[in-house]
Amino acid sequence: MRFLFIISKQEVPRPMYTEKVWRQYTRSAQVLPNMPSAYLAAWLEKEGFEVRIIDAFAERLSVEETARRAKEFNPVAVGYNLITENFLDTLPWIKEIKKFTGIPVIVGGLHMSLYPRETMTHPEIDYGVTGEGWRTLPEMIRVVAAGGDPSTVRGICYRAEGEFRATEPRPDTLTLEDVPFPARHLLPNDRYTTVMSREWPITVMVSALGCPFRCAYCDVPADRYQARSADHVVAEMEECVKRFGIREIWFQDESFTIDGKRVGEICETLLSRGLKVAWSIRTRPDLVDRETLKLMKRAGLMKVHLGVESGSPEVLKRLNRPTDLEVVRRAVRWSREEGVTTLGFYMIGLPGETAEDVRRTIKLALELDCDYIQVNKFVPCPPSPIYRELVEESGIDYWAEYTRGDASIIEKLAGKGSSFSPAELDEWQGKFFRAYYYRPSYVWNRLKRVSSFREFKNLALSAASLR
Ligand code: B12
Ligand code: SF4
Repeated sequence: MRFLFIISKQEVPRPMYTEKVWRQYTRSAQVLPNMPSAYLAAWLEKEGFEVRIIDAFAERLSVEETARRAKEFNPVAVGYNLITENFLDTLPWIKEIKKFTGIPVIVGGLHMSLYPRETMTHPEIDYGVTGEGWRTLPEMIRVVAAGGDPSTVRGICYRAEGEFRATEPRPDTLTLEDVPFPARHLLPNDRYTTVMSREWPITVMVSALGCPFRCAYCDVPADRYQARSADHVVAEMEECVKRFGIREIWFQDESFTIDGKRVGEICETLLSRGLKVAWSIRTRPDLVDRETLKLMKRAGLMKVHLGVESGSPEVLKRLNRPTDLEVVRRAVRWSREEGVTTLGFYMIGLPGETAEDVRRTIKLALELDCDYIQVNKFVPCPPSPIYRELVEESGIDYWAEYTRGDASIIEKLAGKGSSFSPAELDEWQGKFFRAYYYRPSYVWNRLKRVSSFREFKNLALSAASLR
């Protein structure tokens, strides 16, 4: 029995970037594998299905070519991993491919748990899986293949007689240690890249899902922290290197260093097995200590992405983030001293934020002088506390309306609660990037470290997009 995952053009949510930065971003700054599809593909193969993944974004396929390939493969159904923030970019692909092939569509992802009813208003989508897909997806495919009754499958939604129907939820049962490693043999691994990569091919991994903290702006559900053991993580790293020739791994854990003991075990295991691979992590500055940094560096850590967010302690307080900027300075300094590349994440347009606050953030960014920065316009997203408050106050669930089809409503969300209009925010974002990346000292230092033409080309394109 055949099943196909399609990864459509992976757009970066537009309200967070200016149009130019967004275009560049989707062109070359970041093309990464879709992990939920790769995980589920491996699971389905284990269950005896014949599975394919078409990564149309990475392979730069048109929707027509993707539809043609889908028809040729002729699966029982086609699956899409949905992301709330770009659902309306994925929807035209779902529509076109459904129109051309007529193959039933099954969708899943956190988005389906947040907005099942709104998603199912689109008639091209036949079934939605809410919650975990491990048990539900194989069962759903078998029911579709047999023309059976979907109401017998727990954890799904569908339409019957034009009405929205949801079956009884299915409790979560499996962790990432109970399932096979992602099916990278089905992915175009040599196509993945980011503007900051030095080694190719690269891949993404998650050593833990979720985050136990509760920052007010954060859209990561707080109740789902799930960490894999060091042995399990390193075994996947080893598979990446030995089977797929991968040379750089991007850990996408929300905060890799939450559990110092586990991080230590990962590093010791890597060192004892002599596994040579470059890797990078994301974390909070207050979760960085010098000893762990030193050890991570020895075990291959190349880059740390630090969530600095703002240079204003008042703004940080409202976000329920640590407010001591000394801790941030220390984390960046230690990383630099240990030879680890740094990327600082910043946001502008935060609740209550004024021009003075943004100036403080830019000043801090220049002082920290990370190797890279990423500046996003703040866009409230579900299920964050700030978004929930906004919905309560305004009576509008913006992302629900967006999911129903109103793309423009989201434009109003960028910088909501700050003192900036969307146009002003665009200006600040451009100003921030230019103040940072166009410094002659920055350009010179960066160019000195370029190690390949590919890296140079990516950097040049990104720099041009900031003009
Ligand atoms: C790795 C990762 C990335 C990587 C790789 C892309 C990817 N999607 O894997 C990168 C860095 C590229 C990335 C980018 C982004 N990401 Co991301 N990412 C993740 C992360 C950390 C892990 C995903 C993963 O591997 N999960 C493991 C799988 C097995 O678990 P799962 O995703 O929960 O899937 C289960 C079910 O949801 C279901 N399921 C999932 N998909 C499908 C599909 C079908 C057909 C079915 C039936 C079931 C099903 O079954 C799975 C098994 O039970 C998640 C956080 C998380 N905890 O999941 C965020 C997450 C998916 N990302 C998120 C976001 C917002 C983004 C960005 C928009 C960020 C940005 N501002 O640019 C971009 C969008 C890019 C894109 N189009 O994918 C959000 C999505 C929120 C939402 N409401 O949809 C998440 C959930 C983080 C969060 N807020 O909690 N991301
Ligand atoms: S912002 Fe980062 S640290 Fe805060 S809750 Fe979200 S994932 Fe966790």
